[in-house]
Amino acid sequence: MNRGLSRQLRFLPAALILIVLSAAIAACGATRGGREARGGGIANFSTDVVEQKVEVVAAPTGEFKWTQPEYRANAGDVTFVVSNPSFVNHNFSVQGSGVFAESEEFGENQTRNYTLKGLQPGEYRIVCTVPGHEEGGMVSKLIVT
Ligand SMILES: [Cu+2]
Repeated sequence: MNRGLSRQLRFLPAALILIVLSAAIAACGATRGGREARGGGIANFSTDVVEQKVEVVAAPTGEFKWTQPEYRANAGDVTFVVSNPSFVNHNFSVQGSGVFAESEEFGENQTRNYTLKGLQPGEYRIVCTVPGHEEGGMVSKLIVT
């Protein structure tokens, strides 16, 4: 065995650990992207449009926030009519009480319908999960009664 090869073999375990670690990290990302609900609740938005509508608007200034700190809905089926009048791309996510639903990003002057069916009374969070936006303040309360 020449010296070069034995040196390479010495680093093999470290390389394997790195590969396994990055696969594990990728798997975590996939779970999030795959929109599996925590606790087996509602896992995704429906594209149906139902009677009860809640309007949610991103700050037109491009700030990382929704225009209301708090939104309210009645338990049952809800269509969130979400619009983005700003120049910043955002997305729409509802989280809490067994719900984890997350939309794709959408840009300037777009309005989208996102429906959750069978929403239970409780407190949820309306979040933009684009990296940095929640930390910047793009999270509001959703109270379902
Ligand atoms: Cu955002």
